[in-house]
Amino acid sequence: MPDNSAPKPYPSFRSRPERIALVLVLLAVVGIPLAVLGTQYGLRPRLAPMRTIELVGRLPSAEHGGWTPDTITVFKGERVRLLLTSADVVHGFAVPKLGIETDAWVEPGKVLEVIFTAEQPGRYEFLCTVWCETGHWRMRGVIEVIDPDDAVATLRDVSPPTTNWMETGIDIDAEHPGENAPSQPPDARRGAELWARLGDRPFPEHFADLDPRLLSPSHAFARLSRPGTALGALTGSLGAEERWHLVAYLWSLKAAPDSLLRGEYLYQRDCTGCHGSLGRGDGPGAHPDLSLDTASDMARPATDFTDLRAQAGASDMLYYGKLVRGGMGTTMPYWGRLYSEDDLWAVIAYVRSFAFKRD
Ligand SMILES: [Cu+2]
Repeated sequence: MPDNSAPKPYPSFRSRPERIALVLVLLAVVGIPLAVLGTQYGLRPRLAPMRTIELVGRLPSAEHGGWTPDTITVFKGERVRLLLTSADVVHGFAVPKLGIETDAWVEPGKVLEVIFTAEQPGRYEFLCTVWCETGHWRMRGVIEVIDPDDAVATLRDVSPPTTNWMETGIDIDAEHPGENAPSQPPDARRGAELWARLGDRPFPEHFADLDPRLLSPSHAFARLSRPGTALGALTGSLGAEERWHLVAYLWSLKAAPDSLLRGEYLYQRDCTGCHGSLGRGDGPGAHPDLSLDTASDMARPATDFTDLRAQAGASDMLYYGKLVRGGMGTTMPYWGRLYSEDDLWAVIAYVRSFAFKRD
């Protein structure tokens, strides 16, 4: 017979109450510290208070069209959740200077959630990023980020453009046809090959006495063709078409590849509605809607960027002024409160590609 009375070497928990007690103790020893750590490092941010604001987009021509509300006021450092809906068609949403550039649509019957925290007080403009009808550009609004300790900062436009184009005295509302213009789109790559063959110092050095932003392609062409100058002597054997390739090459040197990509993104998002995806001035909103646009007696159709004479006459600074301020007497809206300094130059560099071919 086995001896059941012998003492066991270790205690054992065989009864049900004993096992339950053991599980509870383990839960307490392991579970509580885990819960504390989880709250501290993982869960707490999600549990932080967050203000929810509903934003409704409507076609600009509709009653109460545009964004409702069109002014949103939040505190610096406050977590905000925007719930965006559309009352009619597909809209888009971006707050560029807050870094909110979602490519998601604001679709009827759906809710688009955008969460942000603004750390810098000031005024941030937002806009619709999907062309919805003529007057689409009216779909703008402002997020005011308040710092209770700094009322002045609250009123400030965040990171405004820094180039003072007005100081240059350019009349951005006047037509600027180039005195010289190519007969067909010049090619930057062919210009680069030509310059390499001429074997001179770097091309831009010949224009070092001028602010490149104030130089128009027509002006650059005139310099290339001037007899009695070093540059004129160098290019004197070239035909007009070849000299235009050189001008296109000069412009291609101004734009970094990543800037061109950014410019393309912004142009395709914000400019195609009127200027067309190929820059021909043939977007659906190219012609001002007389019933909507009050300045219609002066209103001009959208600029055609493939117009070689118009492009040849325009300096980059002219485009800069137009972008920052918008076109007087046209439906061209301002972008100075939406685009950063870099964004403005990026769009300008991209716009050149409609007239000047590059790789
Ligand atoms: Cu829109």
